[in-house]
Amino acid sequence: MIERTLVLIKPDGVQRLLVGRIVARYEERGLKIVGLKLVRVDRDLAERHYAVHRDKPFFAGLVEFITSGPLVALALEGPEAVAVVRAMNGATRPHQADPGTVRGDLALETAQNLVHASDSPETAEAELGLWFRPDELLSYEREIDRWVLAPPGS
Ligand code: 3AN
Repeated sequence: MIERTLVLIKPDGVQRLLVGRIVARYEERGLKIVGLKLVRVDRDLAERHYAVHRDKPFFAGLVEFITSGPLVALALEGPEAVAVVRAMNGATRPHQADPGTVRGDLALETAQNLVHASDSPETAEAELGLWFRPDELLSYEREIDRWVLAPPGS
């Protein structure tokens, strides 16, 4: 099933000059970039994005962190994109993240864990709506799709 998912390369990723390398991982996997922008998040969007964590002790710190500098919002499309991207990012706590994942290779702390990705197709739809206007998400063909994707209907 072709899905779309939201990735945030959080302010630590931008400050550590890792944007290009993290985006390249998703591109090399074959995922299609259908939306991409640098955003300075305000408190209102940050709180809506992390609304499910509102009652957690780390909520205030989470909002503080994600609003502390520009971040990159990325919309990716591909087969089972939600699960593929979650697996590529690795476990939330970097000491549990497998080597080969973004967090397992590049992060050490739970708060400074570089990336966010939607955790279900339903969440992805809601989060994409939060971060992108409909006209900022593009549909287009790539020449390489015939080498990356199974033919339609197969
Ligand atoms: P994930 O981003 O892997 O889906 P969630 O949704 O459980 O993880 O947590 C959202 C974000 O909250 C994490 N990416 C992390 O930055 C932060 N976070 C989660 N647990 C903690 C914690 N115990 N202390 C500080 N920050 C946390």
